Amino acid sequence: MILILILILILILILILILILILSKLFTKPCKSLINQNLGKSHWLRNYLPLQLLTNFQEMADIQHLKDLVSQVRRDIVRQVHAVNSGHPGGSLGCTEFIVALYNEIMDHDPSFQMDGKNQDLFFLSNGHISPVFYSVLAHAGYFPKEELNTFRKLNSRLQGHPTTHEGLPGVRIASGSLGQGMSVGIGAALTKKLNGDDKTVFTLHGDGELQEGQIWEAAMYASANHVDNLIATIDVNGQQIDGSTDTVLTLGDLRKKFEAFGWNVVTVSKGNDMESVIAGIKEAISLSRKRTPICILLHTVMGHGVDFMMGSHEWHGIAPNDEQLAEALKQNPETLGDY
Ligand SMILES: Cc1ncc(C[n+]2csc(CCOP(=O)(O)OP(=O)(O)O)c2C)c(N)n1
Ligand SMILES: [Mg+2]
Repeated sequence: MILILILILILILILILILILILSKLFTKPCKSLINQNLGKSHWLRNYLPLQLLTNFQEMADIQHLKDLVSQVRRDIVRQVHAVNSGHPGGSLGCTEFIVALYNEIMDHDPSFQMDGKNQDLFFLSNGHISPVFYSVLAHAGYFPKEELNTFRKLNSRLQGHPTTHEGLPGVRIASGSLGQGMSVGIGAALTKKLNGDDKTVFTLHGDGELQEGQIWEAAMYASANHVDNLIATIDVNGQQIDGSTDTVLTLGDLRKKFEAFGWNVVTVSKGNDMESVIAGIKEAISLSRKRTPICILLHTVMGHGVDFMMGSHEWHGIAPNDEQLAEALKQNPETLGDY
């Protein structure tokens, strides 16, 4: 009798737990935005336990969704590159958390896409060779149909190996691939926003090998001299480039000291493949913006992250996996949101 009672009690507890989970999925998002809209950052009600639990539940659900998206995007990357036996999986896999976080947690942007991006946060991919991750994130955000990822690097496709504006792919505002140019473009866009009284932020992404381009340092000098404080430039510090490690090809020295010497504020994200750390790092960078100084995020990532045999080596900078390697890569990154 007591055993049956205990079993019933456990059953009821499990049911209550399931109910709480369902309710939290349904109601916490609207609650969270209501709280954010109506309560100041330091309002005493924020410390009220049920409210805290509610927002914590939502944050956990959001992070899980972002991690699912990361797994799906990694699948898209290796599948795009494998299908045409060309492209750049290494840097794409390493920057997945960052670009997923930007488009799904950080930026205020509109997938219906206007080229001038007025009153929206903007992102410019300067290391254009990592287009597979960029295209996948844009497609999942609703800029164009996911099925179009099937056309990656094909003749007449809008998804060229390196992004171009000529083909009119929504989400792409500059042609990139010729390394070194994206920071200059970002500065121009950031200054334009200031002139227009547009208070949104401009984000750029660069490879660490890309920093060997002189134009980067001309732009860096210009940005601080002109107080371009609505620009956040992120460097993918994976220590690798096309022909080997950055240390063996042309060592970069102390990047923090270099950017600081050029008058920038620097945020270091030492775990650039950990979603929570990436989000925290970008938010810290945003909190440093609008203080008359441009901001740089040194994002330490692992080239090829998420596919064990691709990780940490320049070998996977720009080659495609064969059939067996693709199968292995897909096994390590489960299908979470549906393959294209
Ligand atoms: C101006 C210019 N010079 C050379 C190249 C050839 N190139 C393509 S990717 C690459 C390596 C860049 O290294 P990094 O920025 O660290 O990218 P990762 O290998 O980490 O993806 C080079 C030299 C280029 N695309 N543009
Ligand atoms: Mg690199």
